Amino acid sequence: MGAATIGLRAAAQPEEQVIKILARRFTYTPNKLSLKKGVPVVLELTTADVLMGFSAPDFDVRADIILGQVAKVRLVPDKVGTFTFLCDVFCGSGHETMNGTIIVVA
Ligand SMILES: [Cu+2]
Repeated sequence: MGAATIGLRAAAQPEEQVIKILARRFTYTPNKLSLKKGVPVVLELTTADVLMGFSAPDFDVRADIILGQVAKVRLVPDKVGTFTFLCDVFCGSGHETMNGTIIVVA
């Protein structure tokens, strides 16, 4: 691979959008993500209290959100629609309802 090829590829990449999400018992802020199909996003996840999870099964991504660290999840929405993300690490009495929505538009 020559440098010219890499340069062309880099120029063709859509810019990555960074979305910061704060998790705390038992919510995510924001809890609604609006994404565009084919545009990569990096989610930067932190927790305000305990160990949390972030899982978006429709896009095959998940992460542990560890107190004091930033968990990064890269995601390229490959389909249009409304999807759910959720906490998949038991974090207390409200765990089962800890979730949010990913809306992907064309
Ligand atoms: Cu949980």
